Amino acid sequence: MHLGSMRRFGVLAALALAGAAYGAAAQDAPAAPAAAPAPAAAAPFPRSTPLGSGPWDYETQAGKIHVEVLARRLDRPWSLAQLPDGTMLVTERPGRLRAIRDGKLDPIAIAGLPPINPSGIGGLYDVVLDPDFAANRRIYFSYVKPAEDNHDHTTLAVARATWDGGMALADVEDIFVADAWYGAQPWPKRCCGQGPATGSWGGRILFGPDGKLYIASGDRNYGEMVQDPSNHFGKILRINPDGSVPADNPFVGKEGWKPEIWTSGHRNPLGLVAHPQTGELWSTEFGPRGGDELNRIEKGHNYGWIDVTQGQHYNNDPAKAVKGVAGMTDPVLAFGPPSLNPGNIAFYDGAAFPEWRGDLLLPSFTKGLLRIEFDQAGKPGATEELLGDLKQRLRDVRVGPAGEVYILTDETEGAILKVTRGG
Ligand SMILES: [Ca+2]
Repeated sequence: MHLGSMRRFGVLAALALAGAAYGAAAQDAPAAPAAAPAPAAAAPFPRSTPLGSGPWDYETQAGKIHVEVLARRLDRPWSLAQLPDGTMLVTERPGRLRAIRDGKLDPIAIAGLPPINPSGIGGLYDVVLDPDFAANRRIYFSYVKPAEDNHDHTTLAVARATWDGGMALADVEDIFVADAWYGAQPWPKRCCGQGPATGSWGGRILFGPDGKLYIASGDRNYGEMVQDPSNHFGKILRINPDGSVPADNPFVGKEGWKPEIWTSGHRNPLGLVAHPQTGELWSTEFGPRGGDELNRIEKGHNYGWIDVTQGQHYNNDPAKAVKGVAGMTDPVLAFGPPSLNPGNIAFYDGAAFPEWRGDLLLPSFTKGLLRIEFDQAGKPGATEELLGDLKQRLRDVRVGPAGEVYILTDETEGAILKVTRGG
């Protein structure tokens, strides 16, 4: 461990002592190195406060909204999948898969997950249903996979399984293991004050309208690897549901390129959705300090990291470029500093809030839920901030069948909030 890392871990340890929730937050964005200490008031995230019992009612631009707690005492819930019969599957990042049936959280986790390394902000991430789930009961999930002989040596993996609705998964098998193994000592010397190998994973997965599975793979705080197309660090990948490579991927057959690459140049993409009308893919991404991004994901594009960012490197090294670089795609929106820390996103298309149709719902760690208006041409406009007073780190958002909205709080005492129209 070199001196910079020791200083950083020292800072993290001190923050962990100050409060568990705060310590977890600090791992998402490492504190500034000792050479440029950040004042206490400029901590990377505001401390979360315990979630009250609710419900809460708010006056918003779309009228009254009603917010209640659907489930609580979830440990850092990360993703939510809605089954055709109303059952929900929820991942808890430390490595549990939970079911909510008839609105009640089963106290017993579903068995059958593979070994998962939850160090830092690793663990179990996304869960999605097969497009033909009603017929085949197949699910897919992403997680941090440890090497058998060294559990610190890890990579992002995607597995599939069948679930009959009971207490265990069956037919569990990896369909994709990223060629991004990292974390075993000795650690390489890295630039820019980057954080530990247990962060910046990405981890979102999505079935696109084309029936292909998209995987958001983060840079692991090893950004030097991202502009190298012969690995899976910092890429959005596209595979068939059986793990094979689609023949129409942009770099199939290109010397030196991983054939799964759909786009490159990503740091920590934590949101990935298909627009319900246009079918376009959109992604949110954590920058370093500031430089959080909303990106329109286009086949074969390069989104710039680690060379192009509107954020600030943690050691205050200047970015090589900020925007407008030939061959690199700039974000549609960039946020911060201070960091917004965007979670997963949803373009609202439900019935409950017709005023929100076409708008982007963007949960954040620092400003609650943002509703960003989009016009017919797909251009973002005004933003309304919702639920900020709850002071929760919001990770994921989903629109339910009646247009109700579910929001996951990424807390050690995490919860699922349900938003409906107020009376
Ligand atoms: Ca970028």
